Amino acid sequence: MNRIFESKEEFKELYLSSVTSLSGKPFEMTSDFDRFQALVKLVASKARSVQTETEKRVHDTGQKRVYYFSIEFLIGRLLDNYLINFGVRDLVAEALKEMGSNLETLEEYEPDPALGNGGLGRLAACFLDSMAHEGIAGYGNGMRYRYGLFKQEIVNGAQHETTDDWLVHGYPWEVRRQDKAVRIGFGGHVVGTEENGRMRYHTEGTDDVLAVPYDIPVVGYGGNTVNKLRVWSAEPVEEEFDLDAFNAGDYAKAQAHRAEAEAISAILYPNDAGEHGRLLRLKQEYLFVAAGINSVLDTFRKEHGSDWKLLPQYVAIHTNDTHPAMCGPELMRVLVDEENLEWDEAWDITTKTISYTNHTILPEALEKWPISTFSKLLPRVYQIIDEISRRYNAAFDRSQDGWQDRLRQTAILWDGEVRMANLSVICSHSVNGVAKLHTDILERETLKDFYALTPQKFNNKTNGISPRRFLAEANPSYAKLITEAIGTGWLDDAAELSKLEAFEGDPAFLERVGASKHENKVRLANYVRRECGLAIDPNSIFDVQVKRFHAYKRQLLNIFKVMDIYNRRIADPNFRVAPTTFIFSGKAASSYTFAKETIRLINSVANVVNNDPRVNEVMKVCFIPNFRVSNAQLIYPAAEISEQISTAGMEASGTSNMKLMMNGAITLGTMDGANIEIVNLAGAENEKIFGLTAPEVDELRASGMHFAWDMYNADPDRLGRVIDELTDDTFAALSGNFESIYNELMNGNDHDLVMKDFASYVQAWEELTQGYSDRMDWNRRALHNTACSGWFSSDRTIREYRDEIWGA
Ligand code: H2P
Repeated sequence: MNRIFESKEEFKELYLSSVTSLSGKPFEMTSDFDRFQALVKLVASKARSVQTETEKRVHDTGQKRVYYFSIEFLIGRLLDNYLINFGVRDLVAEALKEMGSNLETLEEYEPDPALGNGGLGRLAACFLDSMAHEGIAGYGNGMRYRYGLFKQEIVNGAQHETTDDWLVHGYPWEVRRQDKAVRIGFGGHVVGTEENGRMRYHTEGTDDVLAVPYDIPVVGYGGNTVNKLRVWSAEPVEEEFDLDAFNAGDYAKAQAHRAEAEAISAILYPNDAGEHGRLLRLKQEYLFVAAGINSVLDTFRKEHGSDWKLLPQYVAIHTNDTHPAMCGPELMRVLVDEENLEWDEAWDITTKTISYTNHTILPEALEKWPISTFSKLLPRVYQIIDEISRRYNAAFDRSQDGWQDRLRQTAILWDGEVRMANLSVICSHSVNGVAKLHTDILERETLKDFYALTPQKFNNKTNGISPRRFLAEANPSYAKLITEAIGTGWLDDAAELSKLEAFEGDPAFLERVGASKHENKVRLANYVRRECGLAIDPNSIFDVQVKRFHAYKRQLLNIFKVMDIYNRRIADPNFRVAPTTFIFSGKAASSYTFAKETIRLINSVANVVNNDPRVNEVMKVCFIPNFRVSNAQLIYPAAEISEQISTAGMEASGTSNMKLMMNGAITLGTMDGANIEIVNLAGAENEKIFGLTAPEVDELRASGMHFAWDMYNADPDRLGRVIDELTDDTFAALSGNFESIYNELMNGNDHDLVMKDFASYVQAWEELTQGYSDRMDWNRRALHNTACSGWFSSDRTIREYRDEIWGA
């Protein structure tokens, strides 16, 4: 362990000087905010010294550099994490206490940057953590959004979005690197000139903006490697402040030029319902790709000059989903237009350097752009894509039956659109899915034509999570217990968690597992009281579903279960229910009506259930607003049931399933995504599986059978009742009833099979919760889940990427 402070005394001395020199006040007169800032500055400067050593090591040994391009990085708060990774958390906490401060209080001042949306962005952050832990020279490349995704408030039960001004107090971890800014051109027209018998192209008349990088240190556990995350901010190239307009009182016009440029990095996922939003999104994608490629090549040039054929040996560029799909054409553009390489050579280099991860099979998430928009905004990049496409089509093997269909399926340009997923596959030497089932589905269905052409490109990399972030940091009481039992080795190698199996028969230990869970439930209950003004009982079962809202994730199925249990309890006060708190959290995309209506339904049910004394002994419903990494870290450790109930075949992997498992929750889920791997590792008897399987879902959908009304009619007392309650006034008091959900189900024929899985789901829940009264056995299953969760460490995932994709 490379500790940044040898002793409390050393820390105190450095810290005191950091606080006073930053605030200009004697320590006693400084505020908690001053103290927080100074602490981060101190840790960040220590991190940067290690970064310098890392950089030297990478340079001297000629280590391959891996660049992870992602439009999202959901990094969460860093301070506590970095103190743990540098092995000084306890030392710092004690020293601060002796100085009359409190680490946890200071940590509350750190913003939680919402530079991401869900699993995809958090995965990218866990990967940075693991790359640094594994000693890989791995760098994140993304966007620095001025505002986070959005702040979610619940008003009359409904989601209300407000601006998340996360930078308002500044961000002490970042360093602005104006000297590394890159000029990015949009629009204009392509000009070709002949040079030594060969055409060379450049673009004239572009509208330029400046991409300015901000670097954030990434500290690996053990303290030996510090990498960096580089995020780009869009700004005007030159200040064109319109003084005349200003003096005439038109302040908006005076600043219009700046505002236009800054809009590109203002928010993540601008509402793409309209043309403006779509254009902005495309600009974002090009900006972080082009600026990123520029800085990758800059570093390469410094180390290896213009020996471009060495690029794949020293550099790997990984594209996280389709948002960075322009990496291929942009790299081609630089190599061909600027570095004057022949097309074939450039293409060979490009495809050996780039790799691609697919994260979803949802057709709406596989990006497509109208050629008209694309070619106007990025004329030269478009030409290159057109040329890649022309050569792909020309070289296509036409000797096999059905080649026309295969070519149509794999084409980059089709029907007036640029298909980014196909572009990503064609530009990459490796294509992976994120769980076994997902990769199978990619090979068999979504990308089956590519798989038939180039099976060697395809591979699976089941997702993972950081055990430092989601166990050590999020769950200190459990982490302490684990360390007492098996030592600290699990922080380095989470496979060591399997040593906990030896304690599964130890009643005293299981008692302590339960006590730690209880402590975490009390901690969450306190948070819920503060944030929602709701009292929840830490002695009830904490049943948790936390994730982005989406129809296929089926939060609707979960709340149907709650409605059903409520109805049955009201009808029959002797109906036995294990006392449970149903906890939900997550955001819905601002233009996604169905998801927002589901949130409103959950809150409307909560409003009724929580105020009904007839059921309050046994149930409460709790929607925790504004789900983000920081409150997720309070929720996972308190969970006892992990709801992973997506329609089978739809959830690529899921990662909250892994976080909850590691924290000792039992999975109540479908055979989907990584749930399947959870069951394989921990045994079906330690989880609770229900519902249709992926092949059954396929079959049912393919049959085109209409079943919604039959199901409704067949079960009037329970399912039928729940459906009726969408449109009567049972849950309508807060802000009306739920016609649109009703229509979606009954007239849309239950696309996500909520009604189909309802009965088996509620039954599974009842069976599972009946087991809660045997607390010893429950705790044993919880511990068993933790013991089997080590394989889901993102360290394991990253080692697989390193060995099988990046060759780093
Ligand atoms: C997505 C997938 C998840 C997957 C995650 C990371 C896009 O995340 O849907 O199944 O685990 O990527 O690979 P999410 O739905 O959480 O936004």
